[in-house]
Amino acid sequence: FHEDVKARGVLIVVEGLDRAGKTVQCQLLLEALQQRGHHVKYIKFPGNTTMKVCLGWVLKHACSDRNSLTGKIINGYLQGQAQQDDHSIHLLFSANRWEAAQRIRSDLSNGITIIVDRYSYSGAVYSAAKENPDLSLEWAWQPEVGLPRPDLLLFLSISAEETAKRGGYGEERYETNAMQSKVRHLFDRLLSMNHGHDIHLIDARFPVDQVAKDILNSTLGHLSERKPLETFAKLR
Ligand code: NYM
Repeated sequence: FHEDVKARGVLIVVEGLDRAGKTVQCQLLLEALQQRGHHVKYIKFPGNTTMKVCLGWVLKHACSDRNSLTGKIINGYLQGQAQQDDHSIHLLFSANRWEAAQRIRSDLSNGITIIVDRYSYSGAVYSAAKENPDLSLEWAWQPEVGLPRPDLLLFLSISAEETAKRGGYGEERYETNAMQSKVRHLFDRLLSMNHGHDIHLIDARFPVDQVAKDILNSTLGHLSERKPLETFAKLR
């Protein structure tokens, strides 16, 4: 009697600017996959930050460690309550992912699909957007090398001008038009450099339901992934 080799879960990352609709779309995708009988989890990075949308839902589903030490420091920084050197806070954001890496690996190998709301891509571009001469995109990517690489990256594509029209920027330090347009530009640069990734650009200007449909269509083809989990490499 041979037991079938258990298929691993799929690592799905949703990325995009602030106000692009990531958290709502993660919620809709999670529900759609669960309805199809998949075992799915949602996590968000950074963990332990103040949620602006879907608060109740995120609190119920987020399984990143909300009491992690890095999460608390990051939260204070984002809310402007504490200053941090650009490099130092960058490495804390990365550490926040490394804290979760082992858990991600073990969940995937137990057949659980994971939907990740922001990941290393946000990590690199938000820090590089500060235009600190000693903090290039390449420098910012380096601490991500070795983290689990997603099987599928869904990038919610929308311009900074359009997200600004949606309103609702909060008190967070990165939520300014100038910052968001630099971030958008850097996302484009980073995605074009990451060869070998399965990247789906999703037009996030459409109504929520349409975007959700596009995301689900992009995802369904990936749910029988059986190749080994890969890790991030250096930028080329
Ligand atoms: N952010 C997020 C970073 O600067 N570096 C990172 O590694 C990650 C994951 O945190 N404006 C920024 C982007 C967001 C902010 O995220 C808070 P959210 O998804 O708005 O809670």
